[in-house]
Amino acid sequence: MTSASDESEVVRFKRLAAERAVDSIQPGMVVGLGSGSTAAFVVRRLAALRAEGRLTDVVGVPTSVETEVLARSLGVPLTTLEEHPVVDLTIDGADEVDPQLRLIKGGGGALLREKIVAQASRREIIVVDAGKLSPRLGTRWPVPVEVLPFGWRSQALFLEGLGARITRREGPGGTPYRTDQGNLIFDCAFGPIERPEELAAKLEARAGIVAHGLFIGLTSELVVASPEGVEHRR
Ligand code: ABF
Repeated sequence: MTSASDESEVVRFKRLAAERAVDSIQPGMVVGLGSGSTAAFVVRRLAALRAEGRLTDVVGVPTSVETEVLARSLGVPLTTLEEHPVVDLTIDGADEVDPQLRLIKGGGGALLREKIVAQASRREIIVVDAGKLSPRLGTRWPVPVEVLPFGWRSQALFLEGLGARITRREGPGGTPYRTDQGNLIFDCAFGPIERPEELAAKLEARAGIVAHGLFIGLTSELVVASPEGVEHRR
């Protein structure tokens, strides 16, 4: 177990942002559980509150197998979008956030399920440390693009044609990384992206591209933690 003293500053900010967002969870809610190290603090906080007898009727919809495994190991009850097609509130992390709350997500590979759950959610709170804030998307992080294995070389050419420097994500032992759906990911470095909406539309129009990491118009709130404190922007 991690004690406060051996947490790095960044990890502490992730934890503080996650814990502030958990304050927004009400009894009885269906809650989308994001993926990544920041969102994992949400699951841990929920488990700690349950141990105190609070929020015991909250159920979670995990956005990845990894989050599902963590939640189960901590005894956080889970449900599915089949049982609860509308999610009250989702709390998830991000890789890059611009001033209009547009995001790059998917560094952890769970972009498709994260987007499905985000689109099924009444509210989406993004939790980050201040290092994720960016004046323009693409400055800090490539855009992950999930593609079907069928025809992947054609998708690689298409993505390069859009101006990206692409890297096929590697998994263990140098094998191609596979998403929870068994697909491939290309990390696409576009550099600072002037019009994310236009890029998103081009990616969405391409058969074989299953998901991309541009999240636009899906975030209602941001909780950001920095040395100055924790701020909840609505
Ligand atoms: C998920 O985890 C992803 O969308 C994002 O790529 C990543 C953020 O990771 P971390 O919270 O570990 O920095 O939210």
